[in-house]
Amino acid sequence: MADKNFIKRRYFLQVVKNNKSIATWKQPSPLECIVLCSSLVSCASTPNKEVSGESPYSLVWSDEFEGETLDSSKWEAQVQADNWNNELQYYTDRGENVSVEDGLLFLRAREEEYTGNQGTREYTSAQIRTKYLCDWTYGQFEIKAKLPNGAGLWPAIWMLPSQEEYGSWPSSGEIDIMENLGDISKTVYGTLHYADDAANAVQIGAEYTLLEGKFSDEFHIFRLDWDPDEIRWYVDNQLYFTDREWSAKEADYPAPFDKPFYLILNVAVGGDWPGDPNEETQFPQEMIVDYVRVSQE
Ligand SMILES: [Ca+2]
Repeated sequence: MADKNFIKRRYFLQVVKNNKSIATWKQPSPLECIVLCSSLVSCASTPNKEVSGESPYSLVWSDEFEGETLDSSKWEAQVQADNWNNELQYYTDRGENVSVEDGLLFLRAREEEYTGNQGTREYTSAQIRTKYLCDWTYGQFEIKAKLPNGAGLWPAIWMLPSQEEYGSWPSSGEIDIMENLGDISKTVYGTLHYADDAANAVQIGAEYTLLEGKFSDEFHIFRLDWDPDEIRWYVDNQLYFTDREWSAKEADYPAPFDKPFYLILNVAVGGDWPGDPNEETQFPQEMIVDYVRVSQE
C-alpha cells in the first residue's frame, strides 16, 4: 500500500505541475484531450449541466454521523506514519484527530509533535476507510463536506480496490472522488488511475473551480456516479468530468472498474504535491463531513 500510494502521488504531481494538461509521461489520445479540455472550459466559465429527472439510484449505505463516536462497523481510523509522498503527518485514531459530534465527522490536522511505533512526526491528522467493512461495485457516492484551508493541507475522498484482482497499483485501479490543495482552496480535482495494455500507469482527470469563495467557506457535495461503462464527477450536482475510456492489462473493458472498491477519507499534511505548511497556515485544520451516502441502481 505504501509503495502504491507513493507512486500514485508522484504521477499526480507531474500532472498538476504541468497545469491542467494530461500527464506528460503519457501522450493523451485525441479523445482524452477532448474530454478533459471541454470539461475544464465548462467548469471555468459556463454553467455546468444540471442533473434532472428521477435518479435511478436508491440508498444502500450511509453514515450521517449522528452518533458520538466514529462508527466502527463502518469505518476504521488508521494509525500510521507511512511516509508515502514525504507527507508530514502521523495518522491517529485519537479524539483530537477524528471525532463525531453534532451530526458531523471531523478529520482534524494538528501541529504537534507525536511519537508512535512508526516514529515521530511534527503533525497529526486522520485517515478513515471502509476497507474490510464495506465496499461497492458501481453506484453513486455522495459526500457533503467542508474542506480545510491553508498551504500544506491535502484533503482527499477516494477509493481503492478491495482485492487487487488485476494486479498491483495501478492495474486494479483507483478512483479519486475529490482532492484539494489547501492553498488553492477554490479548486478540487477528480481523477481516475489505471494501467494501459502495456501496464503503463495512466491517469485522467479534471478540476472544478468555484467562481466565488473557497471550499473551506461552506459545505459542498462531492459526488461520483460509477456505472459499468461510464464514471462521472460532480460538485454540487454539477457534472464536470465524464470518463468512459479506461483500460486494463490482460483484461477486457470495463476492467479494472468492475470490482468492489472501498472508501477513504483523509487530510494529509505536506508532501510532494501540496508542499509543506508555511507561516500562514493555521492549525488545527479540519475536513468536516456532514454525510457519506452510497446509492445503487
Ligand atoms: Ca450529518
